[in-house]
Amino acid sequence: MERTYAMIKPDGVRRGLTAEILSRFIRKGYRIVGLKQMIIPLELAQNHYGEHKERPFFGELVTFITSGPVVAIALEGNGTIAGLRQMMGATNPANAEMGTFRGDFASSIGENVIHGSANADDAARELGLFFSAAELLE
Ligand code: D4T
Repeated sequence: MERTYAMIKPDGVRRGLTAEILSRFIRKGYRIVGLKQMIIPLELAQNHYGEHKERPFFGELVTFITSGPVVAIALEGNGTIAGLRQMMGATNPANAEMGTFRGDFASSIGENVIHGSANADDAARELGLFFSAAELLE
């Protein structure tokens, strides 16, 4: 069993994709062990995207991710870290396979519907940033 962090970005929430995305996780057999809708405080957004702080798109990234509610999701199941990345598709929706969230629902690299932890270290770090222990199911 493995846990990972997924987040429906503000464009995904605005466009009414929350139920569709949660439904795909459930149909895939993943267990939702944490779930909340929130507006990300600026400091948390800067921390979450800390690895990108020297990149030219950092400011836009933070502005976008704090521009409206996101849905923070803790997923549990077999191979959820790699499985979530597969379900998301490539970062640039132009390269994302149909059948993935980004392939089906996104058309811009800046607004690409969903975030998912890249690896086990990021999953642990991001779950800790967005959820307290009390907010996660056993
Ligand atoms: P996230 O982190 O949102 O799950 O996306 P990825 O893991 O697939 O991609 P990433 O970390 O390389 O990029 C983080 C975030 O920055 C946006 N972005 C990225 C952007 O606006 N312009 C760019 O050139 C790149 C590379 C999209 C996702």
